[in-house]
Amino acid sequence: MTDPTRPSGPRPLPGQEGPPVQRAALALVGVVAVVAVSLAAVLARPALAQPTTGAPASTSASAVVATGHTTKVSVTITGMSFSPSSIDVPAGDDLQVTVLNHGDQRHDLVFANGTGTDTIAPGAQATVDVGVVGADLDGWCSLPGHRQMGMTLQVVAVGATATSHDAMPGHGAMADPMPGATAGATTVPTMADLARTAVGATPYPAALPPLDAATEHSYTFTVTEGVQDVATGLSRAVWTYNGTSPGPILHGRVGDTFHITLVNHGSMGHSIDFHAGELAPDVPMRTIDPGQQLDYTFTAGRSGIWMYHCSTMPMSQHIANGMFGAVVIEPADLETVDQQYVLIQSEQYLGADAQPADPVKVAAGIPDIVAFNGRAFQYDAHPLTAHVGDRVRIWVLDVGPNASLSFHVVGAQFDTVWTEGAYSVHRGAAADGLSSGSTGAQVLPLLAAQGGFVELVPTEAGHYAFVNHQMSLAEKGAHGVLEVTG
Ligand SMILES: [Cu+2]
Repeated sequence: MTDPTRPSGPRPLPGQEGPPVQRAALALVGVVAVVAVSLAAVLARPALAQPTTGAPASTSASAVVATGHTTKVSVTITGMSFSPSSIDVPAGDDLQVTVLNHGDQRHDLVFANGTGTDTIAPGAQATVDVGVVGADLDGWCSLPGHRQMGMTLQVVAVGATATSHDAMPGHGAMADPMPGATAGATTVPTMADLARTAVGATPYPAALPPLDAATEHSYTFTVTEGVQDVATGLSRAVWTYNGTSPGPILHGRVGDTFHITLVNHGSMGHSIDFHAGELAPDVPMRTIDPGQQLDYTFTAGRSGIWMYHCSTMPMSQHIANGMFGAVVIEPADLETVDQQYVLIQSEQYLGADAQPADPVKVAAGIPDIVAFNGRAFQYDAHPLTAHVGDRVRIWVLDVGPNASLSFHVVGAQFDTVWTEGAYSVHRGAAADGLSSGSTGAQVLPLLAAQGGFVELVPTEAGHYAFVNHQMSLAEKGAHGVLEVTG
């Protein structure tokens, strides 16, 4: 088993570790290199700046006389909460908290005075010596997004003086500088800065991997956590399947079976949910601990461009940090075309440098960056290509976690639009059977987790921008260029 803290370079491509029936997936070769993932920066405790082991600190202990007595409390984690969520401690007592993790993923408990447990595996427990309690004290789980999901714990110092700093009414999580919380980036990069960074980055390969004759496909999806450069002097944590965000694009036909081995080389619990299959989620979509793996087999019964994503709570955080991808299952008798591309829109909510997404920004739903295939403006720097007269099919998926997509190509009209199981326009004819004459569409509208494809035939050479026509989102990076030559 590879030690996740000692990365050894690019991860195996999907299919490389599977049996011979797998697709060679040569088109994925470039995928490994595209996101500048520095695997050396595995973030075991990404949101916690202070060490939490070692000598306990006191909580305004100078304000009270130590009693020499120790209060011992057990706290149980279920779901995304601590029970009890409030602990009364006589002021001056030493406090020891034993945390029993009855949840389905790793958690910890840290306090505002810098003490805390290491991460605790499901079914395990840990004890933290909080020190002498002289004032009220906030505690929380420091895993990304967990505090905002409700994993908070309040220590109440009974008998503490009312003038104590930490005991002032209203002086709690909202007013504190929130040590251990993920601070937002102080400066959101400009369009120019994002575009400049995209020039120096290797683009995610947008070409749809070719279809082959196999009906059984085997892939290994290895989860790792790393860092991606975003702009000058700013990077973000990315959590990935096989080292890139998006993860690998899979391609098959209706009736194909996919055998996925999910391996968790991250520092926290992760999972995967393939929308392309129908099955009871309980077992295959379960969260697995670091070092564990699971088998997930599904048969693609229906055509579409289907999202896959990590479904470990909070899902908004795991998706915003990069854990998503697409499975393209072609409709029967889909016409061949000259070019096929895949564009996956996602949002980024920047935390502090090299940190995961800021959970407060994620909850507010206003992204700092919106990207096609994981990096803002990358196809402005490295355009997609076609020739005059080519029929170009663009598969589009919106993985969110929140925003919608009004997909438009400047200068083009779509003579074919297929979304969520149906054509609305097919080769210039309306699919409703009522509209007569030639028609078409200007956008493919998608809510989070919806997908489809459009086709266009550029008649002149030039630079056709493709955008999210919700223009504020295009200006945050959901923008690229199709370069058409004669
Ligand atoms: Cu995850």
